[in-house]
Amino acid sequence: MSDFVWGVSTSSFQIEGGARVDGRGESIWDRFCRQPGKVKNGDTGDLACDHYHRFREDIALMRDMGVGAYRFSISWPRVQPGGRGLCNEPGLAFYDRLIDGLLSAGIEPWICLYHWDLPQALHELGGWQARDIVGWFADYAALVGKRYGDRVKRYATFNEPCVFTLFGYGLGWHAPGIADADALHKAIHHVNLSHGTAVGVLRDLVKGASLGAIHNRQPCYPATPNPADEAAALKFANYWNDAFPFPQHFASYPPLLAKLMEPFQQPGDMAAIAKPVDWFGLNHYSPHYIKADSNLLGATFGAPPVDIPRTAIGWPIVPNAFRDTIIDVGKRFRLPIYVLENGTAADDRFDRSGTVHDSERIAYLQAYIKAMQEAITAGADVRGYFVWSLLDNFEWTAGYSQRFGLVHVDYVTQRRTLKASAHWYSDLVAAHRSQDARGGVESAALA
Ligand code: GCO
Repeated sequence: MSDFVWGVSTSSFQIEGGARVDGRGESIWDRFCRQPGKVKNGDTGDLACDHYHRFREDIALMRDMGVGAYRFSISWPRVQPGGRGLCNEPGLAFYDRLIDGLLSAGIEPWICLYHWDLPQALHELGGWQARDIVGWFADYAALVGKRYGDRVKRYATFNEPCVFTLFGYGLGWHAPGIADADALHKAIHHVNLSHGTAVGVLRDLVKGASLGAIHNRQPCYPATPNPADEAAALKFANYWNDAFPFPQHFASYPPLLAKLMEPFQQPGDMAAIAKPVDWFGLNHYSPHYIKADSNLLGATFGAPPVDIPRTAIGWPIVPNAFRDTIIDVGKRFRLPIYVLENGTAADDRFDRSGTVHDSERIAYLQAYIKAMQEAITAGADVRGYFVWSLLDNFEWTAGYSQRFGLVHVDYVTQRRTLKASAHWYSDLVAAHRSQDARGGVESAALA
């Protein structure tokens, strides 16, 4: 496993804070958080982990943990407050400082262009429902590629497009809070077109670019053997797992969506979407158990079987589903795979000695990394693994109530404390590094 990348992931809105400093524009999540009842405890991203001001400390934590790579996202409204036209120099300079700090700590920066914080100004022009966004996104990709391309080679276009389109435009649970079939299908198509276009832009602009998109894939099982739930699970899987990877890799929409997507397609679109990429970014947490519903998808989340253990956020722990998902991704898409998110929320507490003994998180990571190892043994070409997340952070509609970090954040003092899992992960990374130095022996630390 030499050259295998061990990393950690975060995203801009979830950690940066600094919402109103240095010319940052408003995002749809700033607006959504202010709508009563949308986010637990009325939490917002205004301060979050104050990473905007504390990024040097956060880089030092990663350096001390010995991780090889850091995946973060650029806040579009920080670098282009209105989403198009004028760019914001102080915002761009923040990411210069972050990137330079990472490089001097020996950590490879991985940029994700879009982790859900659309500039509000673009939403008001139609956002992902407007076909014009393909051009706006291409300009934004060019801005990022030109500015950082001398130092950053790894770019992902989108993080989990299925989640932000389904939850934001289909079910209304996430920003911008819309539940409408046409809105959903337009958003899906325009995100796909934006992906293909941005891949072309970055390929031209960044010498030696290594490009991909980050997809959440989880098996979608019927919650009961009832035929209605079976049909719902199939439909849901077409949206969740395939609505983006299929067009991006095979230039077609999955069977159950093909007709629904037709009205929004123009000649040449599918070829523009299916631009070759260098790797498949995979996020995986747990399988879904799906039941029939009267919503516009005809499907929603049902209850997982009672005998399956669950994490603090209620997600079933099924490492074999991770193994099978990786194997399936390898066979279908025939690309190197980077696991760019895996991890768990846990009920983390300090003990009297001031330590967070998050043994549940360690057990989860151990089991999932072992499952990944099994997939590799079965032939999957996995090149890297990134834990979600470096820090406890803003967990979307759950606000700050769910902690996913290897590092505990006290949201009052902003004090960072490495949890036991951070030490455990650091040891695992170090064990691999010394194995590699001895000649690439595989996997002892994973056994
Ligand atoms: C997602 C995002 C992350 C989440 C993480 C835990 O998957 O929703 O990529 O932003 O915080 O997955 O839910």
